[in-house]
Amino acid sequence: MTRTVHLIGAPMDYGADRRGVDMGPSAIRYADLADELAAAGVEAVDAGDLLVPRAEERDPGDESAKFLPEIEDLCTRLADEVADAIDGDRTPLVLGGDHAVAIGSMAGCARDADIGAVWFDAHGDFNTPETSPSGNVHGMPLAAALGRGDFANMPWANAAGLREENVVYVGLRTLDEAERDAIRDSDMKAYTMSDIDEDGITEVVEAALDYATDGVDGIHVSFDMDWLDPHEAPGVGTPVRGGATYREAHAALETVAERDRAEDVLRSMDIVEVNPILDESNRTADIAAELAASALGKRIL
Ligand code: Z70
Ligand code: MN
Ligand code: MN
Ligand code: MN
Repeated sequence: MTRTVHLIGAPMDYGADRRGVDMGPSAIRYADLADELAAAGVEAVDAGDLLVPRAEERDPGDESAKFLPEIEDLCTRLADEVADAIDGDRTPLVLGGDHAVAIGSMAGCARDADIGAVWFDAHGDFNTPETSPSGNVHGMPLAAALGRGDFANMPWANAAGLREENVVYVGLRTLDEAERDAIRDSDMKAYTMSDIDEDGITEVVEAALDYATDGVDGIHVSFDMDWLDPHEAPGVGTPVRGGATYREAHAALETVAERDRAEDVLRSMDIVEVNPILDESNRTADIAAELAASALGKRIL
């Protein structure tokens, strides 16, 4: 049966310091996303963008987690839409926006199911309001989903059926100190860029999928474009050198697609942190659109 993809734009930048990622959904659509998805053989329904009030009209509020009420509002609506799409046998593809949108994606994906998550990111995104050096919520989505720290008292942020032992990082390369300790003490699995250097991307992603899919109904794939090297994808808010190559990124998501073809594991996905203001000729958005297609089954031959 042909897969139906339910596209949701989440043009939110409350979670990041630098403006611009709110234009991500437009840039990714402009990068021929519809053609890419058609080439992947899926049917795509574009549900448009969620309405997001401009950050300038709001007060950042509590410095330890800036714009948290605004993020709650957006993520609550996003979670409902993701859950409804999955209920209707569609695969939500959320276009960010900063990575805080993944709080909503995961809450929706995990509403009536046990799920795992595969996290492609330079960063750990495992700070809490107590540990965050920046107060930027895009550095916190996994801690929010798993109910760590202050997030324990925020049911809207928790992904009910997300099991910590099924959360896997692929290609980490920068962590804050408290974040590193928290990840070490957790039941999550973390593969770093060094693991990719040693074992190769395909082997690492296969192993990550083994962890993520073990004993669950399906997985959420969260893809931060800053996982790629800044030479490949310059249009991101927080570039960190030493990232994945273009080829590794496609290989990684083709490996996801292959597992999905065999075992029907992919429930939802988000692609986040595209910043068109910092991009070169929409290159990062172009790659984001291509990568979505790879994850959803596009093949060369
Ligand atoms: C840092 C913080 C972050 C993305 C930056 C950075 C987090 N650990 N996440 N860019 N996508 O402020 O918490
Ligand atoms: Mn991130
Ligand atoms: Mn990141
Ligand atoms: Mn293209």
